[in-house]
Amino acid sequence: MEILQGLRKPYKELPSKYFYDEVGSQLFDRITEVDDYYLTRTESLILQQQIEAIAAALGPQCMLIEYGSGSSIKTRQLLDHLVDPIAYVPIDISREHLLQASLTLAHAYPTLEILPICADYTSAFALPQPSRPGKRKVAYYPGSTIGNFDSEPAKRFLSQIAQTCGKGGGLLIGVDLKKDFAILHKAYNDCDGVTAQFNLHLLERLNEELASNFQLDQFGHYAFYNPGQGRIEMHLVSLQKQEVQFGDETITFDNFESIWTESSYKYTLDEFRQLANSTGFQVEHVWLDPQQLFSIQYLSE
Ligand code: AVJ
Repeated sequence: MEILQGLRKPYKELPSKYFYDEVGSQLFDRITEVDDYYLTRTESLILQQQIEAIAAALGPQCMLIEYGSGSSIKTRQLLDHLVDPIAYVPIDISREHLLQASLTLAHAYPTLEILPICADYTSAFALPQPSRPGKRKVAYYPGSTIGNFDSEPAKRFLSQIAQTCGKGGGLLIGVDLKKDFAILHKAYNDCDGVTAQFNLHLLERLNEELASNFQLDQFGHYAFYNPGQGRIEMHLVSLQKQEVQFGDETITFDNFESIWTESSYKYTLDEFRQLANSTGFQVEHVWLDPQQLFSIQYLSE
């Protein structure tokens, strides 16, 4: 399985999607509130300030497909401003989040057709057909989670969204921007230590679900910005030479050896434009916060 495959590599790594069990998701929610982590609040500020222009860019009678919809709280701002939306398609891997959010939204928007999909949105899925003929299929991909993709997978994923939306469709996407390294460093090494807890929780989850025996106090959180690659890298560093059991398999760690647990890529506007163009999208609109930390972009197919 991909967990052990990653830990058997000469440079150990784990897929960042495993962060988000119930506890991991709650820890991420706490990260979004710490002062040092600018990303979520900056995206919300842009959405709030530019909501009319953003809704106008998406256009009337659109079928809004949200990747990683979660509680869909942020989406309500959008749904309140869209002109006569045909349907809302929340996609999330967590069935309980999806059900809860769909029920809440169905009460709040009784005339809006809600067609939830429980899936890992990075894999192929069939798009439901709304009862009213949908005009523009528009994807919404908030939170700069595109930053978790290396360049080739990012290209494949955006191309997949372009295919799903089809000609005349579009993508509203949050993209974190390159910036002062000190701001980036703080955001992933917050002084409240929540990011460290979030990172270390991954080992707790492996202990619980795969009966491994990681000693959390024998690993340290380490995150740094890699300017050559344009990404934050999060690592868990072994603080001593040690062995970890996975059933009858032993994984050995040298002193100061690390497990790479997440990449978070940052783009200049031009770099992201090049990526978008390579997948068939054109950048139609870019909305920025006053300090140009973050961007919300509307790409047309
Ligand atoms: C949810 C992937 C956008 O990369 O900033 C936050 C996850 N990792 N702090 C990000 C995260 C450490 C976050 N994304």
